[in-house]
Amino acid sequence: MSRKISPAELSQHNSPSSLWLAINGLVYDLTAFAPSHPGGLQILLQHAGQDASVPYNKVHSPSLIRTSLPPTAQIGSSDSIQTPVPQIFSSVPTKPPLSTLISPHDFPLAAIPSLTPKATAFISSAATDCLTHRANSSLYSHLTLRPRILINVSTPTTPLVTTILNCPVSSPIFISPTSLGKIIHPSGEKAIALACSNLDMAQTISTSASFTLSEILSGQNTSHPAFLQLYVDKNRVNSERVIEEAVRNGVRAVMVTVDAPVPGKREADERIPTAAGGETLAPMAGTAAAVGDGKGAALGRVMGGYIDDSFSWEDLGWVKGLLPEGVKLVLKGVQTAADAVRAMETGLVDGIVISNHGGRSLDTATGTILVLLELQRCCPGVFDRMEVLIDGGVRRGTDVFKALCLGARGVGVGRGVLWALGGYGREGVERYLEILNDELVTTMKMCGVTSLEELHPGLVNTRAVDHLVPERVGEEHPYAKWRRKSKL
Ligand code: FMN
Repeated sequence: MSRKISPAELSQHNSPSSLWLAINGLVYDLTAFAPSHPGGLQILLQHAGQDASVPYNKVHSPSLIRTSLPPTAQIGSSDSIQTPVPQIFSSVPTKPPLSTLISPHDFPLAAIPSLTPKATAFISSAATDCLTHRANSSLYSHLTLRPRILINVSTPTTPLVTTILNCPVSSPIFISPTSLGKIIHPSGEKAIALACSNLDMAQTISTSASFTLSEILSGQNTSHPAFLQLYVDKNRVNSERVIEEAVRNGVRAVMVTVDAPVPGKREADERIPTAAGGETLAPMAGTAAAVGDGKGAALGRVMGGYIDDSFSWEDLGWVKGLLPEGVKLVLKGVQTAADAVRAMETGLVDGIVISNHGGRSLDTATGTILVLLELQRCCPGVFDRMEVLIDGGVRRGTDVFKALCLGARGVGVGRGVLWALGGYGREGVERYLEILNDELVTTMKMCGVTSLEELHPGLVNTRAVDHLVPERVGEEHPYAKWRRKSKL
């Protein structure tokens, strides 16, 4: 039976040298853990010596704290503490019946009334001027299709069945990893998992998910292929623990994110400290004060303090060494042919995701479909040695089709899934994915193909963007010599 701790005693422990928090009826001593808290020390200090259940529950699952801390950190309970029901959604969301949504573009419009301004900014924001974010999707519209005619496309099969990273799936579309699902929907990543399981599609789960991997996967009896997205922790032991848990829960690949050694500057998210209804997300999810740097309140930055910016090529062997036979190693965030070749040459990497974090990391980085073309032009050999996946800006079945024709094995969707989740939970995610799959099948048949094996670059006209694609791997810039001279 744990010791009862009075509010008066709790309130004494409100500093870095003795930091206690009451969460959901239990009192924890976070003194040792606080300096490595992913969301930063400041945010814990704001609540030190108090009941932090409300801000905690807005972002984390109840079990996260129990599984992340050693049992000795739980030092007692308190009568005064009530377990609050998190309430972060607008009280009267007005949204159309799900069955009336027929376009992927309908989902953000339908979801926004149900979401807090903070959640909306979190999903929609991108780095600085959002140029890469917009280019990711607009570039697809410059590629035109070259349909072949008078082909019997009546074959009544399941034309999208394929494998991604050796996992059988019903569609080449997969779920890109996104963090903090609970601020978008109470069931967050668990709802996405159920949708993927029902549709037999692959889900990538973020290191910064709101729920533990076992809650997302084992707790729900899901049967779909799942991948872990890994942000490498400054404290490598934490990453080892995350990988171990992932392997225990049956993940089939670890995707190390390599396009965000530091968080991007997402100004729309930085500017919003509070959520709708006057309720503040600030205590747990960030305010300028929470970080104390005057830069704003973007969730990715507030929560990303643990990411190791010293992680480099030399460390890939360490990750690979933690993976049992059959669990693939993937780099997420490859943006040049030179790095695709380098990944291949390590001999450690099974796949890459061409990604720029949906334009959330480095603004004016190249739109991802151009990077796919760069790989086709400069290093086509990588497609035989590693699986090449892509995400960023995919909004329509035609976008998926184009990426597949140009050599992608799988195509990821990020924000689209979150809008669907925010508006309608599991059912919304399912409907959104079904619409995309359906559009893809229609596009295939319109172009005269009935299976993914038949797709090839000849079905897409890329002339409008070809001049934007580099000619050679690691091509020297014409001004390279001048730059070197100027350094003398
Ligand atoms: N990528 C990661 O590697 N790890 C993350 O935790 C992560 N969190 C994200 C959170 C949000 C709200 C969004 C929108 C994206 C996040 N991403 C993360 C990037 C996505 O995995 C993906 O690369 C991107 O969303 C694809 O672009 P799209 O949103 O245009 O489909």
